[in-house]
Amino acid sequence: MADLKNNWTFDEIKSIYNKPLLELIYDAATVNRMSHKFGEVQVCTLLSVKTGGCPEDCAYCPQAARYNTGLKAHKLLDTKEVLEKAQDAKNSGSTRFCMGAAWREVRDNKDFDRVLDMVKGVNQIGLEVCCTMGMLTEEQAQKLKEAGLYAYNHNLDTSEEHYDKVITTRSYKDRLNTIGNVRNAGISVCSGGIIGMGESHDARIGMIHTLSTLPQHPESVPVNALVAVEGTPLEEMKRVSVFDMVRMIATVRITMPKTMVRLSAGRLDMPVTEQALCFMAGANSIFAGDKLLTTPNPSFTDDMAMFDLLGLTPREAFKQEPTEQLV
Ligand code: SAM
Ligand code: DTB
Ligand code: SF4
Repeated sequence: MADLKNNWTFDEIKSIYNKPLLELIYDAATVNRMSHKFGEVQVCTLLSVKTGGCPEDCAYCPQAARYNTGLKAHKLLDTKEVLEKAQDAKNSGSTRFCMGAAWREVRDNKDFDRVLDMVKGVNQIGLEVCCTMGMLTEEQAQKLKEAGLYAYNHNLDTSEEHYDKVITTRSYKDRLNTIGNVRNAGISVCSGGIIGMGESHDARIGMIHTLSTLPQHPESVPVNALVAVEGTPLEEMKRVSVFDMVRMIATVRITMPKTMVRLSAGRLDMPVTEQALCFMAGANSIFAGDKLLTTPNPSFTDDMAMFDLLGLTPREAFKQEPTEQLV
C-alpha cells in the first residue's frame, strides 16, 4: 500500500481533476481497488435531533432561521425516541448513525448532557455513532469521545476563497479549528463539502487541497450535491451535472485513497446509472432512508434494489479506518 500523501500542491490536484473523464474514473477505480474492498458501500442513517431555528446564514441551508423555507422546527428530541430510531436503523442494515443539530455551536448545558446520553446509547446498540452539531471546543470533543462518539462531521463546505459567498456568520478558520479539536480528541474526522453552489472548478479543487493537506486526511469526506431548497438564497441553482460529481469524487478518492468518500445529499435526483458512475469513481458510502436531515432521499427499498442491480455489498461497522501516520 502506497503511503498517504499530504503535501499535495494545488496544481497537482488540478491536473488530476482535469484528466480526461474516463481516464480519471479508471485511475480512481484503481486506487479504490487497492485501498478498499471493491463494490463495498457503507450504509449510514441520518437523524435530525434538533431541527431548524439556526442563527447561522449558510446560504444552502433550509434550517437557517433567517430564510423562509416552511420547515417545521423542533427542539432537541428525547433520548428514548432517538435510540428507537437508531435501533430501527441497525435493524434495517445501517452501520453508522449520524445525529444532526441545527446549532451554531455546542454549548455546555442540559442539551449537551442529553446528547452525551444519546451518544452512549447509540454506541451500545453497536452502531458507529457520529454527530454534526456545529462548532466544538476541545473539552466538548473530549466529553463526546468519552461518551463513545466515533466520528464528528464538520464540513469545510467549499474553498477558503469561495467561503464568504456562502457563509458570513463564522469563518473558515473557525471550521478548521473545530476539525482540529475533533482530531485532537481522537475522534474520527468527517469533513467535506457541497458542489453546485455556483462555485468555480478551482474552488472545488481548493477545498480538496485543504482537506488533503491537513496533518492527517479526514477518515471521511462527504461530497454533497446541493439540494436547492425554496426560500434559501441558493433556491435557483441548477442541479449539478453527474460529470462534475464524478470529477469531485474521483479526485477525492485519488488524493485521499483510504478515506471513506460519502455520496451524500443529492441522490434523489440521480438515476441509478449516475450513482453507479459515482461508485465507480470511488464513492463508498451512502445515507439510506427516505429523509436526509430535512430533505427527501431515495427509499430504503429503492437503494437495496440498486445494491442488487450493481452487485454492491454493504460494509460492516467499525472496519479499520486509516489512522496511520502520513509521510
Ligand atoms: N449545524 C451543523 C453544521 O453546520 O455544522 C450541522 C448540520 S449541517 C445541516 C451539516 C452539513 O449538511 C452542512 O455543512 C452542509 O455541508 C450540508 N448541507 C446542509 N444543507 C444542504 C443542502 N441543501 N444541500 C446539500 N448539503 C447540505
Ligand atoms: C453531510 O455532509 N451531508 C449530510 C451530513 N453531512 C450531515 C447532511 C445533508 C443535508 C442535506 C439537507 C437536509 O436534508 O437538510
Ligand atoms: Fe445552521 Fe448548520 Fe444549517 Fe449552517 S448548515 S444554517 S450551521 S444548521
